[in-house]
Amino acid sequence: MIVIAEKINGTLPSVKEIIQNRQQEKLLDLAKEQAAAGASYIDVNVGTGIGSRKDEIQAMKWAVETIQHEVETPLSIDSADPAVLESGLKSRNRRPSLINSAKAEQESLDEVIPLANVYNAPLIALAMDESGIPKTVDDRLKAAEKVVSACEIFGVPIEDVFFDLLVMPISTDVKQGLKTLAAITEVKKQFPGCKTVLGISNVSYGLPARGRLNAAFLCMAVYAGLDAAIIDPLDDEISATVKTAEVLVGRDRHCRKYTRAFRT
Ligand code: THG
Repeated sequence: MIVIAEKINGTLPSVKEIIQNRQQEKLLDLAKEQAAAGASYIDVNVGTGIGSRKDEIQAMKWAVETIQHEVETPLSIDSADPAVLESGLKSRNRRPSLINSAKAEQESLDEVIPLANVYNAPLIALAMDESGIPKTVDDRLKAAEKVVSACEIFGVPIEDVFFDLLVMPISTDVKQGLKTLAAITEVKKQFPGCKTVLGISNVSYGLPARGRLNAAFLCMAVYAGLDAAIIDPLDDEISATVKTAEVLVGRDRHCRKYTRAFRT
């Protein structure tokens, strides 16, 4: 499983403060602890919900430069704004990054997909267009198709695309969990070689015992073929679930990762 570590996110009050006050050591601590916990990518989302576009562009530059100075782990540059994405990618000093994300809307496709080419980076594409998160599997697939067409035009290989099939809070519609899971299976069938990703913790929003719901949903998504998960790698239950689910679907040869995780 490709683990994208989620804790550097400006919408969280403690992280918002770190970003606004440019608290370098605290930002580095968040990066280092997630790297040590085995993150494949560290997500960097500096959107605090306040401040201008220019602020966010500068905050992204600061965050990326600060982290890469001491941490080797690749970064997932997370913003809906192509200018903020580019600010992060530019600051990356040719080190590996993941672009998070494009969506299946013409303007986003035209501005974000070329970044994958210019910065030689894989990218996450949200399976949604201008009308918001699709309610059906079919509409998620239609959005994925638009992304695939844009990738063909810009020469980005499908192997570099992670489709985010979009997790809705199960508390708002109990049918949506299954739609997301079915979309994973379908998109992998229709576009062989592509990868899939989910922001797991959205599923449990608004309910008690969130960790349990997150872990159960991750198991099901692994069975459906999920390649990457946006999670908190410091959360023992979810990290253990990654290892247990993968060994059970035959994605851990000789059970090595499972036994190593048990020992540590
Ligand atoms: N897809 C993509 N990118 C994303 C998301 C996605 N980036 C942002 C977000 N969703 C994933 N990142 C976070 C970061 C922090 C938290 C959740 C998702 C978080 N949530 C709870 C809180 O608000 O306190 C705690 C969650 C828990 O109980 O585990 O901290 O979907 N491509």
